[in-house]
Amino acid sequence: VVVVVVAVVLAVTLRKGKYTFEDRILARCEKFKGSDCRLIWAKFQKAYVGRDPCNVPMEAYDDFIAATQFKPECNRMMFWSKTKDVVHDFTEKRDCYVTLEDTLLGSVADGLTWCGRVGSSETLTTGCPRWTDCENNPVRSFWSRASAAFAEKACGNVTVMLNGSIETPFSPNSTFRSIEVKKFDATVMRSLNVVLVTQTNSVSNCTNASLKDLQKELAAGIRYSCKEVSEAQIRECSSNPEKPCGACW
Ligand code: AVW
Repeated sequence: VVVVVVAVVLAVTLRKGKYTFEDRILARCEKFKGSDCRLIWAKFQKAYVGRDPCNVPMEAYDDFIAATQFKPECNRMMFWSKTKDVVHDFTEKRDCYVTLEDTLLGSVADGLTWCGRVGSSETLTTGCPRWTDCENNPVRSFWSRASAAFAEKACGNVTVMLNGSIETPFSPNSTFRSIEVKKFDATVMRSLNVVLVTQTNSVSNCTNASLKDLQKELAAGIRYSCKEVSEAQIRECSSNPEKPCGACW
């Protein structure tokens, strides 16, 4: 019995040690056929390896962004703010819209934490700065840079899901407001269509003051619309594949 227990513990430990951060990034990358995942990994880690984890600016990921060669899918791009769960439940189950996290650019890092250390060539996954600990941390800078790249390419009719259960759905410190809206380009983007996700006790509607700000901050020439849609209705569309995308709201 002792031998078996020791063997099992050893096997589990060795196996656990086998899946490094690099393996996880490569495995996620390889789901996107035709990508040079070794190159992408090299450019990704170059951004933060050997650096102070509070001194990694978003520009550190420029070469990574260039290596992913992101191709936009016009009329299907979906942005979001404070609605992560409902949006991704929808995009995972239905092939209607594409979020940053569904693309190679965002999916390699979604949900992960990483950083480097001065004098080391390793990637650490524990003891890294949290989102607000310092602004120029590897994770936050990654999302800022990837979001800028995704928004810059936004084309045709673009959708964003905002949260109607909070007072300020177009939230000042959000990535959507502080980075993405600023990058929208009127020469390639036709409209921004807000889907305000409501619940039975929602506090906001399409007349919300922050949504007025959104219209003002949008580059001239980009049309704007807003529609209140219940979370229940979105969930229903997620689980009904026979419903056409255009009939979801
Ligand atoms: P969000 P965004 N501490 O729902 O508009 C830890 O506010 O910013 O939406 N993690 C944080 C913090 C924080 N204070 N703030 C944000 N995050 C992380 C990319 C956390 O993982 C897509 F294209 C949270 O779930 C969307 O259009 C996530 O950032 C847009 O950016 C989103 O925060 C969504 O960014």
